[in-house]
Amino acid sequence: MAAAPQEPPLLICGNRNYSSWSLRAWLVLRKAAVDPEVVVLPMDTPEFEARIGDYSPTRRVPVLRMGSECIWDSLAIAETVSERFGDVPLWPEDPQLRALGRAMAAEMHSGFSALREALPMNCRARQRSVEVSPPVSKDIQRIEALWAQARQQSDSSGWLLGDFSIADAMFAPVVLRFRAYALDLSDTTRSYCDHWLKDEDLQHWIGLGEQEPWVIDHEEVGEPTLE
Ligand SMILES: N[C@@H](CCC(=O)N[C@@H](CS)C(=O)NCC(=O)O)C(=O)O
Repeated sequence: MAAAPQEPPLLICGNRNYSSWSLRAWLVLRKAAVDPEVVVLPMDTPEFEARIGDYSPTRRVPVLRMGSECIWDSLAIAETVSERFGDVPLWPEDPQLRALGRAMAAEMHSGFSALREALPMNCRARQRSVEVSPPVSKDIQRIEALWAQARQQSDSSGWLLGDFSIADAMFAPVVLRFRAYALDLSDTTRSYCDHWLKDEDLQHWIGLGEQEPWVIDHEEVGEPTLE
C-alpha cells in the first residue's frame, strides 16, 4: 500500500510586520527547505483571542502543527525542524561553533528584554529616530560583540557561524530592528545586517508584512524620518 502523502507542516504566526518570534520559526523552516502552510492571526484583535485557543496551548505564536503534534515556542520549533528535516544542517558540524551558536540562540531567546520592549520589530519602519536608554544601549553593545565574536571565530563575512544556522534565525528580528531605528552601529554590525537583508526568504517575509492592513499603535515607536 502506498504511504499516505504527508501534509505540509502548519505554522501559526502573528502579524508578519510585528511578530518577531513567528519570523524566527518561519525562517528556520524555509532554510530547512520546508514550505509550511501559514495561518496568520492578527495580534491584539478579537480574532486572535477567538482563534488562538484552537491552535496554541500557550495562546502565543508561533506554533507548529505537524499531524497530531503541536510544537510551541520558537526555539523548540527550531530544534525540532533541525532534527526532523535534517537534509540541510541547521547547526555547524564543529562542536565548538555549535556550542557557541546554541549559547547565542539561548541568550537571544531569554534576554535582550530592554531592546525587545523599547524597539519592536517593525518591517515597515525605516531609520526612525528614537531615544536610546542605557539598558537598550547595553543590549545593543552585547549583540554587536556577540555577532563580531561569532563571525571572527567562524572566519565568516556572512552568516554568524559560517553557514546559515539557527543562531542567524534567532537574530534576524534584531537585524530588522537595526533597520527600523536610527542607531549608532559598527561597520561589522552593518555588514551582517546587509547580509541578512539580501536574503530572499527574509525579503519575502518583509514584503508580506509591509502589505498587511493591521497597525498596532503600541508597536509603532519612533519618529519617522525616511518613510
Ligand atoms: N517564548 C515564545 C514567545 C512567544 C511570544 O511572545 N509571541 C508573541 C508574538 S511575537 C505573542 O504570541 N503575542 C500575543 C499575545 O501574547 O497575546 C517563543 O519563543 O515562541
